[in-house]
Amino acid sequence: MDTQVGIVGAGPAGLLLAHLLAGAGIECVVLEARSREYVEHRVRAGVLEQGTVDVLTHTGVGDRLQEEGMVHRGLELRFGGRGHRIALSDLAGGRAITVYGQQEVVKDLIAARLDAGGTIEFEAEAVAIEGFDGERPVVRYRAGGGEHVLRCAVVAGCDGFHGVARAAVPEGALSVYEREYPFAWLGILARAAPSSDELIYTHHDRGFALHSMRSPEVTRNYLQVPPGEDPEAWPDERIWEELQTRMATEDGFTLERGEIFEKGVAPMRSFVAEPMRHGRLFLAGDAAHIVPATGAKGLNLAVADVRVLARGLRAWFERGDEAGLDAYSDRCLRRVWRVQHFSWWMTQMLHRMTGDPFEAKLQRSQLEYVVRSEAAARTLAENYVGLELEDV
Ligand code: RFL
Ligand code: PHB
Repeated sequence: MDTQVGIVGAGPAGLLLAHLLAGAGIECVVLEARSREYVEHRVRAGVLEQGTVDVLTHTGVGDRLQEEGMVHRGLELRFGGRGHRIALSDLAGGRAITVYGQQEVVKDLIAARLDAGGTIEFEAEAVAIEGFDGERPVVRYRAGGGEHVLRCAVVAGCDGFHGVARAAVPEGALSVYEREYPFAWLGILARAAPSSDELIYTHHDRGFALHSMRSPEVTRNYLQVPPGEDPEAWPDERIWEELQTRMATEDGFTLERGEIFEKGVAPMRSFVAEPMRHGRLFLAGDAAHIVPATGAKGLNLAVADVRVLARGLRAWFERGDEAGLDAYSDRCLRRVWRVQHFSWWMTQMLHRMTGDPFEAKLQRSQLEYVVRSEAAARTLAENYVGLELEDV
């Protein structure tokens, strides 16, 4: 099979890239290791930045998002038994976030691509990417019991943290920056009405807790747990008790409970592999970088990458102008590092870190400053709703 752009991975990065390229009249093929059913039901992120919502809407895949997404203009920081609202939109020039499940974005993008006659090969696992230092890179993949070859002008490695694209780059050509945190998140989905109109990020001596939502009937909650924790160690009752304990307030907050229908543990890490371009291979999204989920940025960063990449590819295919592709890595990495800092900052402010009392005092002081100082709250707000590409 031959195409212009071979895209490995049908997560948000690969699917949005395919959609943007199709809009520019550029041919592509998406290879996805898993089934359509699997990728459409993989529960992950939920917070979309204003810029993410805008690109989906302006390119015609935002109808359901506009109808079902929940626009939030603030969030709550809770500590010491009290809640403090951060007025995101007032502090960040009217911008807001939208709560809409990542798997819904994925469903919308898959439907749009297939309806337009595009090619997404599901259960097609890339096993090798070769020749990207020359002009005819190839992706070797397994599908339907056989081995196949996709020849293309350019390969986009959008295959997530555990994919093959980053691994195909010779080790000496990558600089890796990494931090693992001494905790993970236990995340649940429950059939329970949200107990608040806005997200609640809670700092507590027993650890971090987050109250989020997906719809007026479904909540998404997270608890800080030890790394590698077995979800089976957390029967439903224990989860609700722990969430209630950490989120309790002086004025008697009670968390609505309901049937838990999804439960999983996600590690927390910061990771960047530089550069993001290697000849004709471009890394995008989680394949190139991971942020801890406290800043709600992973998906948004994947979207920002492929916007830059799609623009560069368009100039190159249409006019042979390679400047955009040459600038791809540096442009993306400027935003990646801003977001890395913000995600690390939120993480270390809100979690129980080492248990060191000095550290705990510093955290408390920082939280109090963020909710009292407009300058500090604005810093949180403008990063949380997402900086414009040009601002970074
Ligand atoms: P993905 O979504 O991992 O997609 C990669 C795709 O590549 C496929 N693949 C392969 N396909 C073919 N051949 C191979 N050899 C392949 N190897 C892998 C995989 O099956 C998959 O379909 O990466 P992408 O597109 O870069 O998107 C990144 C986001 O998924 C990720 O950053 C976010 O989910 C992170 N994240 C959050 N981001 C936000 O912006 N806001 C949030 O609120 C937020 N919350 C979260 C999160 C991630 C979480 N977990 C589970 C890690 C909450 C959690 C709990
Ligand atoms: C979510 O709703 O899944 C969510 C919200 C905020 C985060 C991370 C995840 O920081």
